[in-house]
Amino acid sequence: MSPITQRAETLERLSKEHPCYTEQARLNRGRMHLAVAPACNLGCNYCERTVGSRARLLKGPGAAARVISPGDAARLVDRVAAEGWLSVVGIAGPGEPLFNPQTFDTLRLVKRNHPELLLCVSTNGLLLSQKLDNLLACGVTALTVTINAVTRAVAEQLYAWALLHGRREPGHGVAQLVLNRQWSGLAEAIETGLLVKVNSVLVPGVNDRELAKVARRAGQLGAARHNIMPLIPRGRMRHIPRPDPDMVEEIRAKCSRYLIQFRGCQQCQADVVAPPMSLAQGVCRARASIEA
Ligand code: CLF
Repeated sequence: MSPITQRAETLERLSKEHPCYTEQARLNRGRMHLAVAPACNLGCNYCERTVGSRARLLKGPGAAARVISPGDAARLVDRVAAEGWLSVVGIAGPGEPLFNPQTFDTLRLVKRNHPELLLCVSTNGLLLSQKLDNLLACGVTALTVTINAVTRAVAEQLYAWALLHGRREPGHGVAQLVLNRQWSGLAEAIETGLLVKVNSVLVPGVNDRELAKVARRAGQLGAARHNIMPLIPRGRMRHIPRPDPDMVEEIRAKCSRYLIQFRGCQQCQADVVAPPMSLAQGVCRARASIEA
């Protein structure tokens, strides 16, 4: 078997084992997020980063009841893994994982203690090229890059600011640079052999006509999945209504010409603990103690 075929088969097997790549995997594979990454380097207009009691109300990406240290995160993984259902440990915020050194400390600790678990990271892509070697060295297997646009005009509507070289630059000035970094980071990550998915937030009236182009380009680069997440109205886009399921499905159908669509996303928060669907939630003792 050629190395290319071997790599394709490995990625296909992994995608079937990851509950955010294959709906079927939700049945018997559980995942948890470690909220170790508080700071962010990109001002997405659709996001409202929230830590504390309000996160219980807001829920969704960018929200966490509290931020924990790498050491506490590693101990939490020990407790959840002891329940026997955990397959994937992800870091997805509440800020940008690659912008926080705690992400890498946590990944190293979890890999050392639980080499059997699949490590997953979700990123806005701004620092992806720069941090890719570090991610690989930490043993990350799966990566999600959030990319919502291919054109500058659309990106300008989605991003209020970006932190670059230590300075906060307004979105209209850096939108193209943000896109360049996201797309080149995606290509480089795929090239390394990581299992890579693209998440796109669907914002009606802003990028609904753009997502098929995102799917086409990501598919050409070799991404394994595309996950379209309907806008949760909040932040600077709280006035835009959440797209209805028909609109979401219509766009997914268009995008599926270019890239396999993942339809099982639960738009989970940065500290989610999600046992497999085959397990009654009531038996998850770790979740109960986390929420206490
Ligand atoms: Fe977490 Fe994301 Fe990894 Fe999954 S979530 S870092 S790929 S382990 Fe999954 Fe949650 Fe949807 Fe994300 S359901 S928001 S797609």
